[in-house]
Amino acid sequence: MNKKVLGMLACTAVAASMAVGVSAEGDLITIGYAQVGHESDWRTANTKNYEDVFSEENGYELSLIDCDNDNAKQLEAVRNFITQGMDYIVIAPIQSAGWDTVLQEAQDAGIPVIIADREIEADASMYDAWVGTAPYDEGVTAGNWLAEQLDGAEAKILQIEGSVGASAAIGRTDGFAEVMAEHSEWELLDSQSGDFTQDGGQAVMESFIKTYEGQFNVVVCQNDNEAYGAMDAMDAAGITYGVGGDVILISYDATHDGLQYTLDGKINLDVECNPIQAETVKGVIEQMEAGEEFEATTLITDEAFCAPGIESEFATTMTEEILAGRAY
Ligand code: GYE
Repeated sequence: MNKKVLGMLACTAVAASMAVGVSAEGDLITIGYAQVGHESDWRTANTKNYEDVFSEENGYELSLIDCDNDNAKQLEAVRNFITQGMDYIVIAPIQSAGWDTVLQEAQDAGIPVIIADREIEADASMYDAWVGTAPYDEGVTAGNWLAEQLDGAEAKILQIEGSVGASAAIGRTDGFAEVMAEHSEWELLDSQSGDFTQDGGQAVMESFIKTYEGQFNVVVCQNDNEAYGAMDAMDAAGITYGVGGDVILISYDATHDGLQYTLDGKINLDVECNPIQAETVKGVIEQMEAGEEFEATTLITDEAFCAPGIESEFATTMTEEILAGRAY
């Protein structure tokens, strides 16, 4: 696997540390987490997970900054973490581009950086570790499932993308497009950003309905909150979706409510993206603290879930038991 040890500067600090979770002086280990925002249920679950795991009881002092989906605010949050001399900086990047300068600043200050959740367009030498999910693979899963279900039938597709410039949106779009390219019987009528929010999903769906009413049979929403907004818009227009409906509804995230809708047959397929990542990040930090080799890249694996009555090679059919056993 791809393993690393921290560079000289950070290693000196590591040598001085005594026990996992507590530094030489018995102080808490300080973590600055530049969080994307609070745009979705996924994000709320991810924030709660960090707060639970990086607790004082566990030896950490977490400064979590909600960057409100504002790229400039996020860069400023990271710069403040550097000025404050945080022991570690964790970034869930709003945008995939534009990180080189601030990462260089963190490196110059000798503060290890972990990129979490999403990906960035920077050389891997610019940060220390990455923990996240694979949106491209999620997009491919959605496409493969659709191909299996349609079995050669025509698809007129509308897609509501996530936030522009976010790797989670770029990956899902590209992965789905890869499968779409293999199907000349599919047509992407339109694809617009709903910014990963319910309001955004509803607004985009309302405008899609104005332009394409009666012309589409598949709606792909790049997260559950957008799907809720799209459902409201379709309900208002009297368009049926889900199992037995006129429109196949695909969503991503597989949050609790998303899977409830899947169990209810309103969402046909919900491709999971697991927000429970803090324990893995903590594991990497513990290895760094101990001066051990650590995983430079850790992929959090996902599955996909489809509505009762649907059998698939690519997704698990939802049951009450699955929903009851979910961690978020
Ligand atoms: O799908 C969406 C959230 O980065 C994977 O961000 C994450 C995405 C998630 O707002 O709901």
